[in-house]
Amino acid sequence: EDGSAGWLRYAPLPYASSYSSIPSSIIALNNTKSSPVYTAQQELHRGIQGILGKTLSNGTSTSKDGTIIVGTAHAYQKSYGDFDEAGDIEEDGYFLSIEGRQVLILGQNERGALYGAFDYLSRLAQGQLDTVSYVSNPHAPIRWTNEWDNLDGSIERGYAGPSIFFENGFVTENTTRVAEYARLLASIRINGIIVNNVNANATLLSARNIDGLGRLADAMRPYGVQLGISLNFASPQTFGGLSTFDPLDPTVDAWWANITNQIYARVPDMAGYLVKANSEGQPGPLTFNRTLAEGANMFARAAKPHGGIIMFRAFVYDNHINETNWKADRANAAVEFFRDLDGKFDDNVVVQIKYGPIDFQVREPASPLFSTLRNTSTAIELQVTQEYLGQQTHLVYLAPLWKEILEFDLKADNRSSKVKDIVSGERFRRPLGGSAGVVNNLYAYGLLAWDPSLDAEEILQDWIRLTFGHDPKVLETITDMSMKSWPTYENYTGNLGVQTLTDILYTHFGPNPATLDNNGWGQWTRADKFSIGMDRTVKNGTANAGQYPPAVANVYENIETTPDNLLLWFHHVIYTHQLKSGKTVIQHFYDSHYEGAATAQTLVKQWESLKSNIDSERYEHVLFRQTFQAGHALVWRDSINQFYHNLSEIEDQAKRVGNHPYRIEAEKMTLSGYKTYRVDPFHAASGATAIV
Ligand code: BDP
Repeated sequence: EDGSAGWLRYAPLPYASSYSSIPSSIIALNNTKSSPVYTAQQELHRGIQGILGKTLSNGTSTSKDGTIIVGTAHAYQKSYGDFDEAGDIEEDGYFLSIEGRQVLILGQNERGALYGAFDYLSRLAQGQLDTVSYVSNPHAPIRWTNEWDNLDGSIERGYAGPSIFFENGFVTENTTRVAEYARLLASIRINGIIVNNVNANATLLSARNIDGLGRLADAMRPYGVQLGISLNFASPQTFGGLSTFDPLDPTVDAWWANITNQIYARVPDMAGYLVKANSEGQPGPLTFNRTLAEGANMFARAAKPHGGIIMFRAFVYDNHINETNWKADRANAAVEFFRDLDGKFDDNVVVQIKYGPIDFQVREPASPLFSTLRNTSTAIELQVTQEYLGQQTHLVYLAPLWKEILEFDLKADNRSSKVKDIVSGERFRRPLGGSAGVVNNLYAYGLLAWDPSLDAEEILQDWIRLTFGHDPKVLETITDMSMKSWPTYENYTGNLGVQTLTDILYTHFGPNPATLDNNGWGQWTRADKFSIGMDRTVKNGTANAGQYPPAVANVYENIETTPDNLLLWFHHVIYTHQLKSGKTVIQHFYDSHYEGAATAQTLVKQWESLKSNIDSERYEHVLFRQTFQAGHALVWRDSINQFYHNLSEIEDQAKRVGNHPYRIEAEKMTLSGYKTYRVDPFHAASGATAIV
């Protein structure tokens, strides 16, 4: 068990032999290799063999010993006649019916049939064989991942090894792992994948790489996963040799149309393009005084004849903003850039919005841009890879964070306007919408993209049973660890909406609050000796609160009604400001850092209690990370507490700061082959000392 099978292990079900009502054959309504229905049939064989130890035959007609029929609803109707639910199945959706030994898995399209097969296998693997009959439809049409893979094989903000798509400047030759990955994606109903970094390299458009993209698409097509790519806005000039990349220049337009035709000739079902423009040094239309919409529409025109979609990112901001201007606020940027462009994007453009106004922090309010764009299709961008949240060395189960954003009601025009219903297209009646996840850790992301009303704990428990088996102790323990993991991480990193407090200059890992202010990146805390927090009120601050519809704006404008967990996001207060809990801000900082770090220690104990219940390879792998997290949580606790203690000179009422309970300083140990050195800034290591 090296974990590579993820949740698709198809481990033998306890007491499998006692199940009598298992079908004996499978009829696939399309036997063309590389069709998702064929894949579904293969998957059903593999899954039932693994889970129940039973080999099924390929049937052509139904048998009284039980048959699974898998295919599109349309193909089924042609051979077997109508069925009641046929009209209820929407694009990518499916009908699943289990009645004794007779099973129907019918998709609106082939991809839907494959999703239904995975759903059926997930039920079997969890021992659910009861009679059911239901239609499952997606909440939104776009359910994509964004890979941030570079052509040299590295991955921006990737923490799990090198790229499976690229190496040495080119698309990889061997696509075995690409197909394995597509299988995982299909099992959670992801239908599109952007394979390269948003900070895109134009040489992806070379003839050799276009052919390589075809290879990737061929490997993923049997799983119904459509390929898309990120583009570099300046490509016509830097790669194509033109003198300009002005989106309104006809030669530039023609260049994009031509290259798009070449790509579609090799990948006829390509999903579309993703574009990061005029942000963090990337080129874009603003360079030529053209609007972002004019830039996006240039790609839209090129892709339109092929049915392609343009995901245009709202992550546009100036990373040289000047902190001395008190009204400057990076959180305002997206609305400021996009507000006047609403309705000016072509119909096949979707504006892709990060969930909060800044950048994947441990706690942010929902982006106000979701309620600003009413005549533009939008999608939510989530970060599954834990860039600011521990980088795969800290346990942080993210579904509760995503749920909080998706369920947030922006109350546009005083009507219910949940983020999930805006990005599905429903609230503002848009034809497109959905979600994009910058990935790593997938299962809950895919299921919430399909159905955001699912409960975070139930998704987690399905994942645990599929990944670690049916032992109730394993289920209970991992559920408990995961459900408290986000609040725990928030406790020992940045509280009260002040942001994660990681190093901001590049790594985004480890405590370094001193780097957050006095720089152009705009992720400011505005902490000084007396006070902390960004004043984002309309009355005295940067007016960010005013970007929300009035019913929400009033809540954030007023310090009394702002929830404690976003207090420092919207308000600048003295350290002794009293929270609704009765504590002062600074005492809350101290206490929650102790509480969070203490909980991180117990996670190790909880995991150790599962030693005899989990295979040793995965047990040791996770234990290593939990142990690291426990240690790093203490570093976080002491660094942050010392930093604010030093800045505010306000005593911890419990007199703990600097005492480091249960911490053994490395420099106090017997060092063999290590030397101590002074750390700058001092608070990044306790006692300002580290070893090397
Ligand atoms: C930031 C990441 C950076 C990405 C950027 C983006 O640190 O690596 O390029 O987001 O989303 O959070 O474009």
